[in-house]
Amino acid sequence: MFKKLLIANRGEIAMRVNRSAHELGIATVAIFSEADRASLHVRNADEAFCVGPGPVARSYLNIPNIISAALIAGADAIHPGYGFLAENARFAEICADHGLVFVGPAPETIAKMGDKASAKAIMAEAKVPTTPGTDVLGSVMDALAGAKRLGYPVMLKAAAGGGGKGMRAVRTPEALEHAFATAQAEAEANFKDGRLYMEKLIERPRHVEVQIVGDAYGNVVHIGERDCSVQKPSHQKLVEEAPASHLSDRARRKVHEIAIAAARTVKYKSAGTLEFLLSGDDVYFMEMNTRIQVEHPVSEMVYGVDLVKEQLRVAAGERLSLDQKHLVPRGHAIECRINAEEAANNFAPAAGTLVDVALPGGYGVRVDSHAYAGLAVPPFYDSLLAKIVTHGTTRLEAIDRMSAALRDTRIAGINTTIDICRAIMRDGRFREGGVAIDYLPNFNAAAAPATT
Ligand code: MV4
Repeated sequence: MFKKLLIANRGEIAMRVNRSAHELGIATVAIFSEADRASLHVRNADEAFCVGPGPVARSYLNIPNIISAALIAGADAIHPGYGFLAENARFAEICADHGLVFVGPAPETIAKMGDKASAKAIMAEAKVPTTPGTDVLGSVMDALAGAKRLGYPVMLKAAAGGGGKGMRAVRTPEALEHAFATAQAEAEANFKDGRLYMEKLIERPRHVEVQIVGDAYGNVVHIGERDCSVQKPSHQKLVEEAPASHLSDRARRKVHEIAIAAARTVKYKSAGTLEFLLSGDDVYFMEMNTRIQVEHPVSEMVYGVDLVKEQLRVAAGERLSLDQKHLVPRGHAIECRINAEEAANNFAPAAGTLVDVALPGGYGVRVDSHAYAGLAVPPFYDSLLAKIVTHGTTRLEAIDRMSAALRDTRIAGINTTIDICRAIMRDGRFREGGVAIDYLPNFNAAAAPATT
């Protein structure tokens, strides 16, 4: 096992990784920007290095400074967390060039899955069901022909993409030319790569993803699925759960089997997630994320597995300690993301200082957070302040436990998503379960019942 791990991240996920490393007896090295000197993730690590000023390009994305910190500290591995350098194939390669183990899959796997068109082609080749679609489109003419073959409505997507950038739904041939131009410009602006491809539009799908872990010896297990359909118009997730509700046994088994087959296809080594669109019992591969994800705790709560520990073990060359027949889900878990955002103003980021912080606790409640009273939230980073995760014997018990936990949660000094999460927990449609991706964009918090 590693002796010393550098954690190339900040906030709650840096603290999360730090805990599992300490549990395994690994010493930890934090990095921080000048804006994060007072951050809790710095205090909990055994050592810490400043890697540059607040803006991410100069600190958390500053590869020379991060590698230097790892070498000076004598670390033998780097955990990237999520975001920042977590899915940067070049960074994974540079780690290896300096004798540092990158805690994640091989650089080639990151690169192949990072290009969404290439990921889809690889999965289609392996008979993983994908959304009917086209190759990369050379022109609007190509797009018109593709749409005619697929039948409207269709969706234009950025090949380099992900996250919904450069994506446009197109319902008529008349709308295609304009959509093509704007999607291409958006893809070019975001990824310096304007290549587009097209898919048949799946109407009101659910976002269901499967957690998998693989080792270097060809063992792969799934840790069940999560439903992440409750997303903001910006495609950021707000509420996630495991298992997915209102899924037939057939569809559940199918999505697990497909995820295992997909992971085997790319000889996947590390923790990863396969994202699918579900429409009834139909399953379509969407993307593979080659990192530990924000919402991984709901799977941990239901399966009793520490995914970061597994990730560290397989990165150190150990065999998977899990086998599929012993991975049995128990009960239900819900996660609410508490972001520094103004929900009523299209989730605009909120800045300021936390003047009061009370986080919940008790039976079946897990809180992953770096927030404390007095913390100045810097303007440079993701707005996530806390993840509140509840477990229950049933889905409704987990939801009611979340409602009670959110009543105990107070963050003053800054706008947060606490109130909208409370309203969702009270909403009849959410409580029924099985909501699709149009749920949150159409949600009216004011219309939800006042209290429970
Ligand atoms: C789709 C789709 C419908 N049909 N593809 C959004 C983000 C990107 N990674 C894929 N996305 C979608 N792709 C086809 N062919 C609908 C979405 C989509 C979506 C997917 C998951 C979660 C939330 C979403 C919100 C809007 C659109």
